[in-house]
This record gives sequence, structure tokens and C-alpha cells, in this order.
Amino acid sequence: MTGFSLDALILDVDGTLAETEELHRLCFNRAFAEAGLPWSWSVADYRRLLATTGGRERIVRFVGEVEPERAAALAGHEDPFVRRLHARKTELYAEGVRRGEVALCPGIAELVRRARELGIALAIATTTSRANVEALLDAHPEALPRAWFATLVCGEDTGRKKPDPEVYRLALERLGVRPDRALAVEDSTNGVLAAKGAGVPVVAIPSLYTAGDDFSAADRVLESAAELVPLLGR
Ligand code: XBP
Ligand code: MG
Repeated sequence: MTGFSLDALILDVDGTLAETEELHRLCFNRAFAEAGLPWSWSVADYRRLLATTGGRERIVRFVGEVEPERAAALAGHEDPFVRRLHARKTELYAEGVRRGEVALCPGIAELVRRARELGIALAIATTTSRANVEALLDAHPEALPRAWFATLVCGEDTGRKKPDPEVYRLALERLGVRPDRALAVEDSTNGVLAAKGAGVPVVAIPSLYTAGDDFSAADRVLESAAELVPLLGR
């Protein structure tokens, strides 16, 4: 199998570094319950809602589906009620991550170490909140040392979330790397489209929640990050 010659490896977080979405789902539900809301997302609900990237955007979409009158009174995902709910969800999620409730995906530690050995720059490109990324790196200091990442581009850093390519354009700009000298690793259709939209080749590795996604735009589909390790080169 032909390998990849690259200067930078740009990694997605949710579903790529770790199987995080189940904890996200549980924490959305806990935040709803604490606020006295009668909402609870099942696995099937969450799989469908994941098509909307960004937690606050996801809440607004859901309110529009179940309580259109309440949704009409909201100022979109910037609404203070949505912000408060999401801030509580983020707090609960980060606590769970710091307690070690999410494991890294198979092969991720080896992939990051190999990139480092080869002098390939590392970056994060995610729609999730910065606090969530920092909690994950803090929880896995040996596999994912913060200092190894040249930049973390997170949900707060862009105006438009994936599948918009803005997060990848910003990562490339901060890295000072041409798109064709980078490689993205993504687990979802939205992530693949974001990378390709910025001209970055992408390897898709489906996760628990994205196994049924359309990966036809990806340059390669692999089963785990471990398969990518021997394909890396400069
Ligand atoms: C991840 C997301 C995020 C997370 C929740 O997408 O869409 O919204 O589900 O995080 P990707 P927040 O893996 O493509 O970056 O609640 O902080 O948004
Ligand atoms: Mg993802």
C-alpha cells in the first residue's frame, strides 16, 4: 500500500483521538435533567443529531424538533439559555474525561509517537470546545503531551463549524504548511468534507457513532490508527 509523505498530521478529536461521543451524550442528558427539562437523547437520537456539529447548535436543532415554540423564542446557538445548558454539559464532560472515562482509540498513541519521531508537525482540528480538548490531553499526558501539538484549533476559534473547511484552513495557516503536505485523520462525513474543502488529503477511520457515514470523499478508509502508523513518511 502506498504511504503518505507529509509535513503535518492534523487530527480530529471526537471519534478520532478517543470514543468521546457516548460521554458527550450522557452529559447532555445530565445537563437537561439538572435543568428540569424533559429531554433525553437515546443512542439512536444522538446518531441522528450528530449530523449537526457543535453542541450548542445540536441543542438548538433538537429544540426546534420537539418544542418549536420555545425554539422560535431562542436567539439561536448564542442564546443565554442554550449557552448555560451547554456550559454545564461541558463541565460534566470535562470532569468525566479527567476521571479517565474515555479511552484513546486503538493506535492513536503509536500514531502520534511515530509522527513525532519523523519530525511531522502535529495539530488538532475540532468543532468541540477547547476545555474538552484540554481535559483529554491532560488525562493522557504520556500518549498526548500538550507540548507535541503545534496548535489546537477548536470550536471557539472558527465562525463556522465542520463541514465548513475553516478549521482546517486555520490549522494550515498556523502550521505554515501547504494543504497537500498535510494529512487529516477524521471519523465522520462532516470531518472528511471539512478537510477536503481545505484541500487536505484525509484518511477516514470510522468510529462507534459514524460507522454508517459516507466516506466516499476520503482518500483512504482504514479500520484503525494502527494501520496508518507504517504508512507515515516525510
Ligand atoms: C464533534 C462535535 C462536537 C461534539 C460535542 O465533531 O460535533 O459538537 O459532539 O462537543 P468533530 P461540544 O469530531 O467533527 O470535531 O459540545 O463542545 O460542541
Ligand atoms: Mg469526529
